[in-house]
Amino acid sequence: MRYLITSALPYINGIKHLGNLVGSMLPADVYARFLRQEGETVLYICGTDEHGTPAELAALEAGLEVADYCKRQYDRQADVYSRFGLSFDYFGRTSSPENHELTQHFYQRLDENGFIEEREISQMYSPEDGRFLPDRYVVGTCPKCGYTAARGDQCENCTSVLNPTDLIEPRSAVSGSTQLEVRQSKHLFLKLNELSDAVRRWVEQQTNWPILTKSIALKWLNEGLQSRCITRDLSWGVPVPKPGFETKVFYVWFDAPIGYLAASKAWGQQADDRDWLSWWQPHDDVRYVQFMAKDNLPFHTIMWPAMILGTREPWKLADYIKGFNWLNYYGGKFSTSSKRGVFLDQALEVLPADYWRYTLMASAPESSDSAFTWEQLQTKVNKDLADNLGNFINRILKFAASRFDGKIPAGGTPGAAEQQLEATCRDMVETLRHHLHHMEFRKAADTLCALWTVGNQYIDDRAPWALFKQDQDEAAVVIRTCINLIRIYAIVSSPFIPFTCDIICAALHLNESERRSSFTDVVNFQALLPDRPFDVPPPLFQKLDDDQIAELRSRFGGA
Ligand code: B3M
Ligand code: ZN
Repeated sequence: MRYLITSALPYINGIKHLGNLVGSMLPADVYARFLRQEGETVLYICGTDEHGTPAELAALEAGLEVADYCKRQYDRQADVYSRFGLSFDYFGRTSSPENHELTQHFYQRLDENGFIEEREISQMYSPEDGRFLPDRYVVGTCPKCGYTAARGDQCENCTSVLNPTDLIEPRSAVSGSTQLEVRQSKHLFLKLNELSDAVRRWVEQQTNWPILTKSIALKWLNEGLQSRCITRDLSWGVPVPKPGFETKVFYVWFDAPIGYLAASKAWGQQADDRDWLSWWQPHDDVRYVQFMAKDNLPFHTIMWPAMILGTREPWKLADYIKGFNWLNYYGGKFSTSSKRGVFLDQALEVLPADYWRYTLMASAPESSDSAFTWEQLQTKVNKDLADNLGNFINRILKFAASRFDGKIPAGGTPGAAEQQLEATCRDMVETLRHHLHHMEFRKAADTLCALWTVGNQYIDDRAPWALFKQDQDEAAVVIRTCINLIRIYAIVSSPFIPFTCDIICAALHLNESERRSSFTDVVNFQALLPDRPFDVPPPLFQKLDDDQIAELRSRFGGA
């Protein structure tokens, strides 16, 4: 089996927040790192979603050409993700030539197979701006709730999905002009209704999907699928290869999922020995897992599979879709548009990536919405990371360095306590492996933390510092056991806290091949033998005190 992993493509308009990270990219990265550690072949793909009106409007606000704006934002996002340790095999862009080409190909296949229809529809036109105003280019009063800053595609206040022509007192988001008129414009529609049975058959075959994913898919299917407009009167996007459509582009949600293929293709083009298409078709030996937040589930369970099925080409459909609920922030939502919560660049200014990675995964919104609070971050960092893991490693290695000359001590014979420890570790690592395989991230994080506790219990029990004064050989057994346990920690914790694990591995002088152990083989207390040198790393985690937490809370508006 090979594993193809994608995270929903983050939208280009600005740095994402912690909620975006925990709902798609971070769990996908933990999963990808775990599988690579298991020795599996993995292709982990992501990229920026760059078309659509929000990008154009953000560029306008920034005073930049859209293409320049997107390039700049792409670089910023790629940089922040690499600093979070997200190990994409390729981080692409939906504005790439590969995506243009594949999007037009998809359209052509869908058209040949009779799934595209042309319709004339009413669109807002602004004579003052000299252009049509699709989606968010129009703002006005929501007809459902009266909110006065509702956008043409959706009301942020009551979440109703809208058409620009639904708005009361509409005005242009570009110029503010209220002299808008309704003009007729030709558009292309994807006949989702005709693909509904094929999508339903596919959804019903999925017996192992999470409840959240399947229930959202079935809800949409049961409500009945309508034809969906896949073109827009815009210039930024993938051109529509059809006479009479020269001034239009495809709708952002049409080309965005094709971005997964396009990024894979771009990855393939980086080296001769990479056959990107073998990941997508034919693909019997590929298991494809998608990660996303719940608002993206309808597109990935209905629209994108409908597009694939409609091409009648053997593109790979998802085998498993891991959907996430919302991560809340002090009783409200993280929100990009209202700048509420913690954005990823700010997050790294205040704490290292691993603090975030572990804390977020330990409270991932898997079975319901969950909350991020600074207080809970403090507990996770201080108790789990600093006390449980970091302190254990530093105490052991410091003691070993001073009493045993910076080398793993020889002497003594492991006894019942060591056998017990080994059996416990074997069980727990197997549990951890199971949870990671099933993408149960909270359970995995809890198990990992419990495994860190086992080391502390063992030294509480064996008290090597006292033992050293009575029986150096016995103390040597305990220290040797602990250093081997640290090796196990460094390997099995690496999907969650890769930066720290790199430091631990370097301290233990583990070379590449020694680091390559699978979870099934990792529990081996003879892996590091006597006389092997090691270093004492600096303290791995800094505790957060109450003042710091209060400061962070006030700085980031956690009321
Ligand atoms: N860009 C997610 C969003 O911005 C959207 C995902 C596309 S995945 C193909 O909410
Ligand atoms: Zn509303």
